[in-house]
Amino acid sequence: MNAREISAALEARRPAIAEAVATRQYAEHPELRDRHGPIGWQRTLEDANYNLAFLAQAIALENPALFADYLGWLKVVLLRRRVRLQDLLDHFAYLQDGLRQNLPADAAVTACAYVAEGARLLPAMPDDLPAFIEGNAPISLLAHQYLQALLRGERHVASRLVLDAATGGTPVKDLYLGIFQPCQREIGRLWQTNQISVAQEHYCTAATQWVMSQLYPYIFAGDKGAGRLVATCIAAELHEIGVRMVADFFEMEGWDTFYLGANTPTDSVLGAVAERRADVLGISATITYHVGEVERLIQAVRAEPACRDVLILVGGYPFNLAPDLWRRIGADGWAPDAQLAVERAGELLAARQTA
Ligand code: B12
Repeated sequence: MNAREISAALEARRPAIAEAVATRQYAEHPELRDRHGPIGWQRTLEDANYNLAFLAQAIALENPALFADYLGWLKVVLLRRRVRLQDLLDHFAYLQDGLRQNLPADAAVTACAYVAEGARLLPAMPDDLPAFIEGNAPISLLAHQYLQALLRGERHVASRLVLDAATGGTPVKDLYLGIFQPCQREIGRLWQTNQISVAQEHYCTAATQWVMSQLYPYIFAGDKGAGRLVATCIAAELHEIGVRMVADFFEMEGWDTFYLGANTPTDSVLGAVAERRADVLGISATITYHVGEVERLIQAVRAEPACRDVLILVGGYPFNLAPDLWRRIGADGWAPDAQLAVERAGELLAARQTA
């Protein structure tokens, strides 16, 4: 079986393996019921499903580092929520047994190798994360104040800090990459390390989207002759701020942009690319197991005659983690942030015009 077939076989057996793992973990460790309460088994089942989804994607992409990165993330999440490292190691031992019992022998060998390598690395992985806002540069101090205001629930104060900086001459791009981006990542770190609630994360994110909108008089001001962009998240992907920033940077550089936001169905993306006669399609994914969906969207765009000429850029967390991934899934390019995305698009268009 090749990597994609192994991944598909694993996906097909995912619910059965997840259930077997959760049931075994609770049968062999009844004390987990006391520690995590009646919801514990259900959470373990959800976690097992999630772990297998990441595993299947890493196998399809033949990239063990993607799975190891996920385990590093999971370790921090769970250790901060009263799960012990040993519980996690037991879980991955049961997972390997589940894979052996449910997959053809050669597929199980490959899948178990990913899990075993991850479990080997797990104990040495950090159990905390460094902060995303650091240093004494004026923009970092402003980012710190902005975040503190949001965490106090004072979005009007946060908004005023940013709008005053904009009227005082701080470029909007600096506000985006120096305040919104690190603050969003720091909010993620605070949630991951169990220091803030989901409600606080939602509040901060919604407030930042509101503040970004207030900067639009600065963004939609200039001429639009540089090119046409359609920017979107793939279906099921809810993280939309990154690709919104990308669209706004293109807009600031004189592009005509059409931003579709989160969770856009494939047919709608194809329609938008054709109707807008887009030069560039920007596709974003944050969750690593959505990379397969990005690949399917790229294949659909390539197969649609009305979209034949569009250049495809991809970006988001998994692409930042594995900078060669874009090539493997058939994109034309990739960029790690909004500024470099505009520059890359410009290079690709220029190369096409001279070709
Ligand atoms: C806000 C948020 C959410 C919100 C999103 C709301 C919204 N309207 O966008 C909600 C609550 C929906 C959410 C849900 C989930 N989230 Co969330 N979320 C975040 C958070 C805190 C901020 C995201 C963000 O705005 N980042 C800031 C932007 C600016 O950064 P960026 O996306 O990387 O974008 C830049 C570049 O990557 C690049 N780029 C991005 N797209 C593109 C596209 C192109 C074409 C190019 C060229 C470049 C490019 O340019 C951008 C600008 O410079 C992150 C933390 C983080 N580290 O990002 C977690 C985070 C991404 N979420 C996480 C998780 C686990 C989830 C959930 C699975 C939680 C759950 N159990 O339900 C779900 C999954 C939902 C889904 N199906 O998509 C984890 C992911 C961990 C991992 N290893 O995969 C993170 C990292 C949190 C954490 N630290 O644990 N989340």
